[in-house]
Amino acid sequence: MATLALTGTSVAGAGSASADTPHCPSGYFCAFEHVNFTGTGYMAAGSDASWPEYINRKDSSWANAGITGPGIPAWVKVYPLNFQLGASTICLSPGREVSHLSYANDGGRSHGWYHGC
Ligand SMILES: [Ca+2]
Repeated sequence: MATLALTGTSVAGAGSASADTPHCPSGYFCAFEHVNFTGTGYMAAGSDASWPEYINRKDSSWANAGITGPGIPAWVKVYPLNFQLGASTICLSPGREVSHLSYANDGGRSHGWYHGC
């Protein structure tokens, strides 16, 4: 009996591409409480104007597994204030992971998806 194996990869539109990063599933931005993608993890497919308490100003490593394609905002910027305000602490291109960054450490409160850094 033939069965179709579903890998969990979402079906995206023509011309788009998505890829898991080692620490984040396809289509998501992920942030972690500690460096090297450890501690409590946070993940979001969309933007978030106010991070939950468990990651708010606790982010110490980041991964962007956003979907790329024409017209799709695939870059993630993290901000030190709610509602994507202030100068972004870190900007991740699609597919990029950052295991630590002293400037951005424990500095995020919100993030959004954009067409570039
Ligand atoms: Ca931290």
